[in-house]
Amino acid sequence: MSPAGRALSRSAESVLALLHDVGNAFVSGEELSRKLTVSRTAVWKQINNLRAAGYRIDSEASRGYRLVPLPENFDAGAIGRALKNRRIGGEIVALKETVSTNQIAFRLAEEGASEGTVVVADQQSAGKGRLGRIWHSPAGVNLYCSVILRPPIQPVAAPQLTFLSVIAVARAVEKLTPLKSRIKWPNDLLINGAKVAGLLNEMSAETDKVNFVILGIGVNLNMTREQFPADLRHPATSLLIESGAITDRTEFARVLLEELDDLYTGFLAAGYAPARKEWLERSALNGALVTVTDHGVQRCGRVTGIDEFGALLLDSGEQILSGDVVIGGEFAACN
Ligand code: BT5
Repeated sequence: MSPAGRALSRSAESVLALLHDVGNAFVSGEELSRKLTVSRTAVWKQINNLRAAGYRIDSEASRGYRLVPLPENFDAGAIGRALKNRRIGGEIVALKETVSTNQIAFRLAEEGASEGTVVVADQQSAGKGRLGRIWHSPAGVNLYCSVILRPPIQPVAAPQLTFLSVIAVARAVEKLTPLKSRIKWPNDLLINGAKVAGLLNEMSAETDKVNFVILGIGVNLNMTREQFPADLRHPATSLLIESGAITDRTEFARVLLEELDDLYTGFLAAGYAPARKEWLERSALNGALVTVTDHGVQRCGRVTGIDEFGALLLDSGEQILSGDVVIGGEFAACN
């Protein structure tokens, strides 16, 4: 099975085997075609099939093709040890494959798992986005994790926690890469205008008490262009596409959880104000004209900020609790 979970054809496997044989070296297209007794075009087609199946293959006109090793598997033990004295990340449940880390974390929380427990998976068969959407989650390349929190807050304040997780991802990107990221309300992290991470916050609550919150975090680390489905709603990207460099998933997860721990500790001590300030500094939307669509209703306006509950504020005085934002957008529809 390939990194993207697809079965490979015999021809693609033969090309892969030859690339494997030479380790980190290049093999020319001519040599591959000679050894496999197929045309150069057939080799090129199989190289593209392998890329679509999740393999990273470098190509250089004068040298040919080279298989780039996939980054190491997740080292949950190392992260747990590094974070053992912190609120978040001391307990890590690492899964090879799951339907959705949010779903597993929710079940563990219902069964009494302690605050700070983290569920990570190498791949998700039905990663959850908002409103029943799917988060595309191929194996071996990205970070899919869910954190269980038990904050002593009112249910109405729970959306504030999504802002902590998106800031934590932005800080980790800043620490580990030279890339600049911007936050798009409510839950996207963008690099050069394309979505690199998505956050999904789910909650179990009673009228005036939060039982637990699950912070679901998906970050595209080493995904190649070929691994994105063609029908995404908005442009998407990964750290690899933007920087050309492989990110160590274990290292990224450790830094991300450290930052989240730092932000959550600050949140418990001083409330939401410091995170709100940082969120605004990192926002892609300050002063932008936007169209927000929520359950088929469109609203337009210039963004003036977010309020104390995380609602988006427009210059019209509107306070928007949920929806999808497009920068610019079809203003005619709103007039
Ligand atoms: C989100 O939803 O952005 C929340 C994504 C949360 C995923 C994490 S992974 C770990 C944890 N466990 C889960 O089961 N979920 C969380 P939303 O704003 O609705 O965006 C979803 C839309 O983004 C989809 O409809 C696609 O168009 C697009 N999309 C899907 N996969 C993507 C990917 N890997 N990268 C960028 N965009 C993607």
